[in-house]
Amino acid sequence: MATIAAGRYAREREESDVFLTENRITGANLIVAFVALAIGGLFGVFQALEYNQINLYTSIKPVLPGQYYQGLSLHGVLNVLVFTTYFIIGWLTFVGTRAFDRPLASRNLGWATFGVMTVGLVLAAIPLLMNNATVLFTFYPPMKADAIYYIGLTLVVVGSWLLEVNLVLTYRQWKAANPGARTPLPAFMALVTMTMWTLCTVGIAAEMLVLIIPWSLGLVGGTDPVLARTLFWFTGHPIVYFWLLPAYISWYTMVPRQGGGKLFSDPMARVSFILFLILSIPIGMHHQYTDPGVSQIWKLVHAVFTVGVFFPSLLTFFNVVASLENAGRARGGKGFLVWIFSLPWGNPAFATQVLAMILFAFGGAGGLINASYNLNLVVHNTSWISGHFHLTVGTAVTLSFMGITYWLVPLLAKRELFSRWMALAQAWTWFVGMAIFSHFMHYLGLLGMPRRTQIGAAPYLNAEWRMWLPFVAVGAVIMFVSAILYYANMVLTITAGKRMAEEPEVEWAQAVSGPNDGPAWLDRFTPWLVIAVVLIVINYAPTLVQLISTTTLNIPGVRSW
Ligand code: HAS
Ligand code: CU
Repeated sequence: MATIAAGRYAREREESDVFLTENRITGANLIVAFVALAIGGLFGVFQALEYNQINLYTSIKPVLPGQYYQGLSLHGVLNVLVFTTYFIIGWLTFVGTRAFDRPLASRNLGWATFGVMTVGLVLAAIPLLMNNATVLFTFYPPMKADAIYYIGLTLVVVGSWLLEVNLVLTYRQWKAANPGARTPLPAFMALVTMTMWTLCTVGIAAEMLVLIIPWSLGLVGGTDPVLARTLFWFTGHPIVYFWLLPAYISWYTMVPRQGGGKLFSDPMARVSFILFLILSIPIGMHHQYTDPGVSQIWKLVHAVFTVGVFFPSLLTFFNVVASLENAGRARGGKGFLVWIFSLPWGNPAFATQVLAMILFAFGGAGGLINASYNLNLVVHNTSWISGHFHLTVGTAVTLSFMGITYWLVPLLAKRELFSRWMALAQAWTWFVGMAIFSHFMHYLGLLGMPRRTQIGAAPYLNAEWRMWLPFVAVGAVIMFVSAILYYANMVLTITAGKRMAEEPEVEWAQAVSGPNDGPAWLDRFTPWLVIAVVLIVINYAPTLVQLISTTTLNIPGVRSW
């Protein structure tokens, strides 16, 4: 089979557009992703204004009968579920095939991935838009949405698994054609990301298929909120690394080159990804410290492991900053820190992603506070947490993905970026707007302001919160300007950018310490996967066995909206 595929591949290699289909699959995913982000992002601005008692939802009451909470559900689902998943599927299709330098093992499967996800998206969108799924992106039972919402979301996840299958098949073909060679770093990282995702989504699949879908269809009379939440966070924590790792792929394998230098260490980058595969999943209970019905001992074990998952990000911090220093010095930079000014700050893809990294350092530090068992009690369910995840998924991930599109969309559309200055202004306005927004959300959380709440209408809205809330709106409006700059630039690039005769090369970073400087076991998957499964069983089995064996499935659904 490998020889047939290799033969077909060799023929196509002679033609110019080898990756035409892959480009189209990536492009289709990116379009859905950014349309979702545009709509979802708009509701973010609505929310920040509502906190300041400027309720724009009333002006769209006929289309959004559920008002604030329906808008909040759309905001969460479109931004962190739809935007991220579509972008990542498109991006990893691109990264995997380009790094292996061969097409997808099955292009039909590539389209099927997009097709299944999109059927799911349409199904989920119907009840969401009809105000029949105003349950936020975490859909905690006993809040109960229309069954079609859960079925739709499940299909999006199932569709995404097909990329894992496709990448593994492509990897096998590549291996047969390149015996003994080390897996190219970007492809290795894409495989680890998708494998971690496939493994961790077992939790949400079980929650949906066994608990929620039968219940929402009326096949069983009640549900079990604690069991549902435990299964949700089994996936819900690692999902944040499913969002983050694709940004890390760019930070490791592309940004150093865009900066004019080399990646500091390829083996260390592999260690970081292997640690994510092992440690991302058995820590979900750090979202459940305040949940009754889960033993304190296991919450503590998950807390300790959460501190463990901090390390691969610290490795990334070290490796990426060393790579940036390598770039700064290669460009003639000197001094202890002055080299920073020699970096190519005028290059939109580079500047956007480095700004994303800087805010991520603060988001990551906040994560350690959340993870601390006792400090979590102060910040849990407050707007501190919203501040945290807007630095992480809202900036490290989203701003990096935008940065990636500054070279990827021109490559796919074969048109030059319309405006470099608009792009740079976009990156800086996002950076400044988010810094303001997030700082004050953190601070208001410490002052006790709850999250997931229509603050503008709350009878307990107090003078102290009122003093700082305008800054939240200012940050949000600056980000709105950033979004306008982004979308205008993208639309103009696709429609009016200067045509390029040829597709530009994908620029991978070389490494100071390359793949062959590390041991061969860093290029294996199975041993790490086994360790990951063992840790999951140790950290989850006792709690799940206890919850399942004592469940009574007798809590009725509520419609709280
Ligand atoms: Fe988190 C809640 C703990 C990372 C997202 N998190 C959330 C929620 C979301 C989220 C969405 O332990 C809310 C969910 C909900 O709706 O309830 N989080 C952590 C920890 C980390 C962490 C320990 N979170 C993320 C990432 C996310 C994300 C990444 C999305 C992508 N988080 C928690 C906890 C909660 C939580 C608790 C529950 C709270 C509660 O009570 O509900 C760590 O992984 C963070 C490690 C990161 C670092 C930073 C490394 C910095 C790098 C950049 C270096 C480069 C620079 C550039 C600085 C250690 C790699 C230099 C520039 C030059 C020019 C030189
Ligand atoms: Cu988490």
